[in-house]
Amino acid sequence: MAFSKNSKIYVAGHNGMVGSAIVRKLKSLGHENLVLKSSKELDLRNSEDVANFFEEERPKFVFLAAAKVGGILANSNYKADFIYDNLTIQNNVIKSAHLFNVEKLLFLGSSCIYPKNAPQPIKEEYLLTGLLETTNEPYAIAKIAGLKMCQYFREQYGCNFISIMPTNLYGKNDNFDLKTSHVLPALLRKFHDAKINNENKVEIWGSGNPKREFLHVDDLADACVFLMNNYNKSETINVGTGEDISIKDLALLIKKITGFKGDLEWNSSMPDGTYRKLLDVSKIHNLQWKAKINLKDGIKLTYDWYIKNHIV
Ligand code: GFB
Repeated sequence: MAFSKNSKIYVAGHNGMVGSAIVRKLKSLGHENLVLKSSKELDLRNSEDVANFFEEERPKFVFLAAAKVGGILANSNYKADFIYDNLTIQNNVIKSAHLFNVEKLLFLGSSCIYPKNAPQPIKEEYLLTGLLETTNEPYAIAKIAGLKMCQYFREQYGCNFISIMPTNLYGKNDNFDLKTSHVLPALLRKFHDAKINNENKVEIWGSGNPKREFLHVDDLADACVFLMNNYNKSETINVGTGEDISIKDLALLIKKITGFKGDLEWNSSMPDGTYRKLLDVSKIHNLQWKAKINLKDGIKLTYDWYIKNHIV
């Protein structure tokens, strides 16, 4: 049975930034037969509960968007949780998807799981050709295992499990907690708070020299649904914009968008992380998919959302 409006679809992690964007996209396309469970209703780290859920619900298509994620500091502070939770969640869901005859599953990797010193832009085949970035090694090891599991379940059992490799994401429902967030939501919050509180400087971590590629989560959701329809290969596929920006220029852009008038203060005791991780997106471009939301517009949309949803 092809992926259609009537297909029963399970979006794991539907309350997160990625999962909620996939649900919005699916609903906008008329998909109504969605199975959604919050982490309180179903703890994906419990293998028995996950197996019972799959046995009862029998979804035919799965977007595996449930994961423990975080920025550079959270990844360094909670190493055990990042490797354990991610391995356990993905093991349980992938295994049950196989046992209960899911027709197709889409697993999300991340650009940070490529080698730290990979040539730029990063092609899909560079995976596992070098050492990992230490600040996110536990997360990367777990995600690499998930990608490989999808490949090996395909090889041994013929499962149509695909994996995709998104770049750094941002957008609605992002995490704005400064201790655990990624740089883009962190800077939106810091500049906004500084403006409101009439402060004259904002602290930014590291040197400002590293570069990052940012993809709006609505573009990612569009790509996920596109690939669920059009991609059936064992090799992973990069999803990004193909363009990156230095943290310094990102900070200046966010400063302008938020209207903060003070100075930037660089805290060089905080880690820079990987210097650069720009994805080579020629494979997905060849399938005729491209990101549509440019960075400036995407940041404005996210800032509007943040103001409406976080400021009381
Ligand atoms: O987004 P981020 O936390 O994670 O940091 P990574 C990106 C860069 O922004 C680093 C700098 O060089 C940070 O030092 N930065 C500057 C800041 N100011 C801030 C700030 O206020 N908050 C934060 N968070 N960063 C993550 C991985 O790496 O990328 C994860 O650790 C994940 O595993 C994710 O894959 C996509 O891009 O360095």
